[in-house]
Amino acid sequence: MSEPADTRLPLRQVWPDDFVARYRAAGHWRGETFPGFLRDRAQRFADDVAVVGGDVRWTYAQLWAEAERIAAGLLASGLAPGDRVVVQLGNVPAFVAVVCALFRAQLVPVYALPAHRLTEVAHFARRAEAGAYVCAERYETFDYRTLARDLQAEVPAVRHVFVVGDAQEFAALDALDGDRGALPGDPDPQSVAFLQISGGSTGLSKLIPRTHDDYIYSFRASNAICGIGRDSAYLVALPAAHNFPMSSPGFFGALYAGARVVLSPGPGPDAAFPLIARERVTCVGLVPPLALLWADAAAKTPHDLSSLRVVQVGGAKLVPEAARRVIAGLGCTLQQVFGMAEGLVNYTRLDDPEDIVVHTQGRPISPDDEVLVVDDHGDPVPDGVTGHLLARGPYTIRAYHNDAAANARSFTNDGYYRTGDMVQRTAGGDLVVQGRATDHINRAGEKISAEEIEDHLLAHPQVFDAAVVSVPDDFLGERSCAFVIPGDAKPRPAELKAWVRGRGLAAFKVPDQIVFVDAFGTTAVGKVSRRELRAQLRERFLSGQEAS
Ligand code: AMP
Ligand code: DBH
Repeated sequence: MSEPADTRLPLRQVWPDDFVARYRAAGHWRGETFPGFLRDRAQRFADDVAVVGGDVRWTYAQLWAEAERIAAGLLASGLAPGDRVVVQLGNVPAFVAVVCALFRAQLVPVYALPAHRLTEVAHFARRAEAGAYVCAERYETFDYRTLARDLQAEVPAVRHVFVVGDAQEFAALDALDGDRGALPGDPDPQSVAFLQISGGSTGLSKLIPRTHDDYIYSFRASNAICGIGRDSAYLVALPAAHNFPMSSPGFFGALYAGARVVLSPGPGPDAAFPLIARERVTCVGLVPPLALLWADAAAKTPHDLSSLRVVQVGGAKLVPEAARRVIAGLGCTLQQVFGMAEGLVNYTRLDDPEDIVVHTQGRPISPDDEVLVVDDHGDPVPDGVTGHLLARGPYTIRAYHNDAAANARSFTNDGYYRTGDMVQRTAGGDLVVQGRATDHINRAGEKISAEEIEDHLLAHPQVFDAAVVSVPDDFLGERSCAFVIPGDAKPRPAELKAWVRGRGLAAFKVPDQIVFVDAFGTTAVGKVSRRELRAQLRERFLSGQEAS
């Protein structure tokens, strides 16, 4: 019997040949792969602790054994190399084991955040043409088995569900096993290792194919910049599936270095501080509101935080005054991190003068990162002038997966990624983020597409029109505000919020504030773009209530 033809869109990320040659010659791309380096560390650092979380303490040898067991079990269950698997797990050791297992079996992880719900997870599964879903029985208070059922009803191609914990009718991750001899060899280093998720500025999140070579380069080089070595302990405080705690240098950087990865069940001081003291954590990545919370809590905590050497802050802009508070409160080196799941990551360096650490978002990882700051016509602007940031380089993608429209919009003809960020470059080459050109809300590092939420509001029978904008917020940096023109009957704000939540969306996307208006602006004669409209509404209704 012959196998049915694979009609799925192939996964690939292609750089032009001359760039490939250059990145190899420079030693950025070394032909390493995830299973290759993980196996190597399991041999070289067999008895060192690799992953700590909950009651689990795995050595490098144990992590690899666990990954091989799960990998063999997944293939024995009927998955085949090349299949895509949506992974939605919290900060638990099983997350690390599952992802390593998928790499070992040449299955392709698609990372969902624990906060994502049916709408998002179904979108990822469809776009990636996933055949399986891995989730936890529950995380925080949510039962992901109900989501799994809904997902299979909506996307029947997701034939397999594997559950960490009580699996009910699904397959239990713990029970997986199979023939290690059936596991494939190591993949092509230039093949796609996984699909990361973009925050999305227009509509639904896009899928970001990252290769072994490019991603490993990004965290190997990050290790050198962030001071991660075998004696480091890296705390995952943000959701592990986020690109920042995954790769900048993140838990993959830590595993690459033979360091210890410590998983915090929550991002707040209550969960994290005892772990820092117990595990002698040396490095952690935070978003700005959390960093401020930590800085305040550090003054009062009984826990010993003296092992912390580097606190990284990124995902959203850290303003200078907040940066000073973080330095004073935590008493260790602050590192600003300005990155994106599409690639380019900038860091302030550990030995930078305080002025640079406080006032800039740093400079790119690689000497081969090409960064352009351009005006609306695409012409470069001088240092100190705000422009659009474009990026190209050895770990920045050239295309999204399965999204021709986004690719046409997001990349220049010569392969630069349009980051959507507005920045200035200083004479010293550091970047200062000024804002962005696209309409999304950066809510404490979680990116929300205005358009996506407008669509959900418009689906409500009593909403005539809606426009969603960002509003400065003392704690979150930005919060979301929906301007709504009601239909015949005016719904209550709480009802609209419940409506958005009921559409199966991550809770962080529910508008923080709803403002009813009769019309969208008298100046808006004729056809106005949504972007202009949002700008006008912000101006008209919110200019007097900027956060102080
Ligand atoms: P994503 O493409 O979803 O991974 O989100 C990346 C975006 O987050 C960047 O393009 C910036 O808009 C924002 N971002 C990340 N780090 C910083 C930072 N340190 N300061 C300001 N914005 C940031
Ligand atoms: O916000 C981000 O996406 C981000 C921030 C810091 C990121 O992807 C990263 C570092 O790698």
